[in-house]
Amino acid sequence: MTSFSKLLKSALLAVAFSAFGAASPVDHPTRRSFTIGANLQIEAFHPLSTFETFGAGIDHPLSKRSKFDLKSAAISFVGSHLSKSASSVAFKSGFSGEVSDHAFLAQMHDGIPFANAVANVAFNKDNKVVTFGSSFVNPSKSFASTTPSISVESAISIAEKALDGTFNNHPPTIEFFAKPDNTAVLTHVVQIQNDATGAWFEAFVDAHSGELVSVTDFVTRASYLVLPMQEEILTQGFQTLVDPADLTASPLGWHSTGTTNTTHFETSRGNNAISFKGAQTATTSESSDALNFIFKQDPTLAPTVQVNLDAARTNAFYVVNTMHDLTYKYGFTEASFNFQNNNFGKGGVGNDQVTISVQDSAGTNNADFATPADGQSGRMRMFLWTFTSPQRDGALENDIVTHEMTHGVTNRMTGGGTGRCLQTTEAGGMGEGWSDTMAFWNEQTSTATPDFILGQYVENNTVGIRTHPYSTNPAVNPLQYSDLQTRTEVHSIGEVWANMLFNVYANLVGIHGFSSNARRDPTTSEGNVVFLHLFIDSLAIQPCNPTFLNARDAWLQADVNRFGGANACALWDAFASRGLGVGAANHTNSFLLPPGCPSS
Ligand SMILES: *[C@@H]1O[C@H](CO)[C@@H](O)[C@H](O)[C@H]1NC(C)=O
Ligand SMILES: *[C@@H]1O[C@H](CO)[C@@H](O)[C@H](O)[C@H]1NC(C)=O
Ligand SMILES: *[C@@H]1O[C@H](CO)[C@@H](O)[C@H](O)[C@H]1NC(C)=O
Ligand SMILES: [Ca+2]
Ligand SMILES: [Zn+2]
Repeated sequence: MTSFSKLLKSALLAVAFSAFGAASPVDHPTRRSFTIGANLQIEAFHPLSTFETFGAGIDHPLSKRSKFDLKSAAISFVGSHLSKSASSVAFKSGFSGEVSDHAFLAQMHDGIPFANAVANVAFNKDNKVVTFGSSFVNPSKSFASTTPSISVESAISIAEKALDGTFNNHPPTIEFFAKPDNTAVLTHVVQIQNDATGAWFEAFVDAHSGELVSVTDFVTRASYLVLPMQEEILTQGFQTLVDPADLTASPLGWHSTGTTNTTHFETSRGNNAISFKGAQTATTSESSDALNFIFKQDPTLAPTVQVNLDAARTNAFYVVNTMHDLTYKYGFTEASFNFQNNNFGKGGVGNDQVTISVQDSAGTNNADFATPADGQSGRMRMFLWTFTSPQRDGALENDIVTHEMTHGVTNRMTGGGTGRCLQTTEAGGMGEGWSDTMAFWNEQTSTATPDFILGQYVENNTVGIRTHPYSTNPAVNPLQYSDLQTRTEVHSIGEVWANMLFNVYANLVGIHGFSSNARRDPTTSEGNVVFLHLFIDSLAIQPCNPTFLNARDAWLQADVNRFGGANACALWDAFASRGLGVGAANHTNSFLLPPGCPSS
């Protein structure tokens, strides 16, 4: 059984490598290579972001104004900090969070924004700048004419042909694109999808030469990486929960998008999510009146029989809504680019509930999540798994659904809702790590923080599918920052990051204890509550396409913003223990703690 499963895993690993392998570990922070079809190789490029954190904060040019205005404060700060004129900086999006306000900006030239030269500024509630990230560029040659010489129609057909898909009618834009040779080209930006393969790209086509310059890949694939429940026993997931919706996060419950509870859908459809098979009309209807969804999965029967299908649609709907409510309470709201159809006038762009396609016919032994920009639905696809007889259903594996949903959270909150800011190999790798992290956070039940072995329901493999369990013991999990020198695939990079965060988690819970009510109440001071605040807070302050160093610094600054830096040494201790200490750089370890932090 073990060797059989290992064999399959390495086959899947190979697939993942060909689709996502980086050119070289040195390029992790700025690139990702894509092989599309038989012979198209595209290297997506993202200028390296700078990232500065300012502790208690620094002034900006408009600090003396009595009234704080996020947009003008951010534009004036970026302009002065980078010596750019106000006309080369545009405000793209922003939101006011519980402990900091966030602005996301783009470099401009002749009134046209750059796609990949962006900046983000965060202000604390004292009107001070606390973080600044920037990938602004100084292109070496003169800019191309801002009048395209090829039409958008031609750009669409070039992109359709190259990417083997179809234009999805999302309105195209014109944006500059900074290239690795330090030039900037004008591009038509068009979205291309392929329903059969699940591909969903944003293509950047040079509006003068017609060259396909780069792509954004909105899809994160689970491939061989599946995150099963620790317990493995499905029946534990089938408690009957009464009214699990959190009415702070989902004011009309989970089944309504209207203005009152009485306009609810009596199906697996609502404001945050819709789960269906095949067509969006094929939802699960309540099993009895008053929104009861009681479908007892029968593991001896095929997943496709009616009761099992209904159990799958119900479970996926439940997990995605639970994740919506949980992350909402910790800061992933309408204004910070979450997934809801009706935003109740609270900011952000609506009409983007998560669509959950269960038992999707496009594949097997996989799952994926596509995160386009705020205002377009997140797309989750769950496949059947063929390792067992009867087959098993990924929608019944809570950790798979949680892992996939977390891709939506991290891709939306990093970089201001564009879906463009976890695209490099290193940033995409941390994306996988955050998704694992949310899975282990959800599974904790006490202060004990045992090693976390990702078991396996869908593959029926108890060994787990990661190379190591997550652990505070370096003999159990030896992964360090320097492993990025040899790890070139996003999921394997994610393991390094998730294990660092596992150690952060263990430190915080060791110091502050554990709250069993953390899902409902984010206001208490236990370690798991503190951890999830820092997790969510750090996403919005880190730069577009962050490196490990940027992300570590964002956690430290998030702790300053919310807790006055009370946990600095606990964070440093965990990061440094895995090589991400004070002097770490360029994938070279440092185990150094800053002065004032005792070594443990
Ligand atoms: C919606 O229904 C829930 C019970 O499911 C109730 O607690 C809540 O007050 C209702 N909200 C409104 C706006 O009617
Ligand atoms: C799962 O694995 C166990 C142990 O190898 C085996 O006994 C069981 O039959 C398997 N279940 C399925 C559904 O394949
Ligand atoms: C970073 O490390 C790689 C080897 O891992 C080396 O080739 C490269 O020159 C280093 N870059 C810097 C700036 O030190
Ligand atoms: Ca939204
Ligand atoms: Zn993933």
